[in-house]
Amino acid sequence: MTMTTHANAGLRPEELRKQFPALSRTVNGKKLVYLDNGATTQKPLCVLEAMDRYYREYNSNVHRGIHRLSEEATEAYDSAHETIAGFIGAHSWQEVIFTKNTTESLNLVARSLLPTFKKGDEVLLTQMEHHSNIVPWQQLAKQHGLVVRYIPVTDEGILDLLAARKMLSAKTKLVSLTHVSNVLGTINPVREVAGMAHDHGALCVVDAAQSVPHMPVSVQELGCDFLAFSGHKMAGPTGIGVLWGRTELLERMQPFLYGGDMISSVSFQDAEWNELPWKFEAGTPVIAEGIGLAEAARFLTGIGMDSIQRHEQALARHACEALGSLKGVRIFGPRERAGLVSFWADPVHPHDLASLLDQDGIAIRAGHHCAMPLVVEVLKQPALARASFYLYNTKEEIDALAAGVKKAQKVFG
Ligand code: C6P
Repeated sequence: MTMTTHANAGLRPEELRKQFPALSRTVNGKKLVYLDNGATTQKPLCVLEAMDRYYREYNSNVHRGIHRLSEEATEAYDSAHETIAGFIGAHSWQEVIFTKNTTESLNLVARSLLPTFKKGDEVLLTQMEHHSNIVPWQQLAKQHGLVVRYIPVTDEGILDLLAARKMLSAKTKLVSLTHVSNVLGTINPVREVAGMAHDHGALCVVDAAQSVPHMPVSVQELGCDFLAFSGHKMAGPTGIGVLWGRTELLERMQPFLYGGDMISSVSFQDAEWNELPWKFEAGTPVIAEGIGLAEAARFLTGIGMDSIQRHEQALARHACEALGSLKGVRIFGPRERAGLVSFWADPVHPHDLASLLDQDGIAIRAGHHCAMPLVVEVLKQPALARASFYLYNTKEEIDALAAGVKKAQKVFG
């Protein structure tokens, strides 16, 4: 199988944009300014082409057919696991499980670890979690008598680690936290939290949906036990997510879904499980999506995750200055942040703001960002506007956003 490689060309957003066809379109007669990358990112040509090539040239099921096309598809799909393992610094490709998205990866961990929990055990989350890292644990807690507790967020928008230390005890079985908040942009000290969890004999799960696409991430350096993220937020396709887990834990866990490919043998009475990672990939897997995701990882690696992070953080600083200089704009989250900015622009409701900006071709997100407990109960806001950046965004686009916000304030003022 031939793989496309990408030379490290540094980060030149104007050049990179040419590789993303969607960015050249217009919206309402205006040049598209796409600032909703936290929700999903645009896809480069190399990813579109890799998936297209699979469907056109070697479309076939994997791990089944003893024929050329199936062998080619199997090789491409299996080696996609290897590429992703390298991308996140995993020891082995067998620790990389392809799921549907971050949400499914977190549900997989919660469901498959359940038999190791007993009534009264505690799961420690944080107040800045996305619903996908709250609801699965809440439901297990309700059904099986577990207790869910939340590490508080300070006024500055960072985790209160002193409080976290006090909340950890022998009862804590698991700590699950987001690496980067999709609302505040906070970069959490995962290594420290994982260390605290391990000191109490608890496991540490990381929701990396907003970190893996935007910064160098190594599971070894983070010292966590599980890590979840989505392909569509990192220039890859929708329909694929990743769960990384430590081999010894994955081997002890129950499968999440049952059926074909995840077994090594089946009788009318019972079944035995396949080796990792197939034990957790039941049925025909996400073949084209896996191939597309591996291509996205190579594309990002070619640009350099360090450069991507630096670029996005510079954009976030610029956005904080540009928006912060407008009267009536309140920005949420810490000074030191990842590449996203949530804000409220008086007197415009975020939904009205998003609609007005859309008229000028500017795409942002408005609402509770699937983090209702944080937005409504902690920040005490009905909704927030959010601009989130990626490697192809420019300072000029942020200036256009600030001008659009000012215009909207005038319309409603
Ligand atoms: N946040 C946003 O606009 P899925 O939908 O499974 O690919 O990703 C879920 C998810 C989990 N954790 C975090 C921190 C996230 O930001 C997201 C997705 C999007 O903020 C859509 S709600």
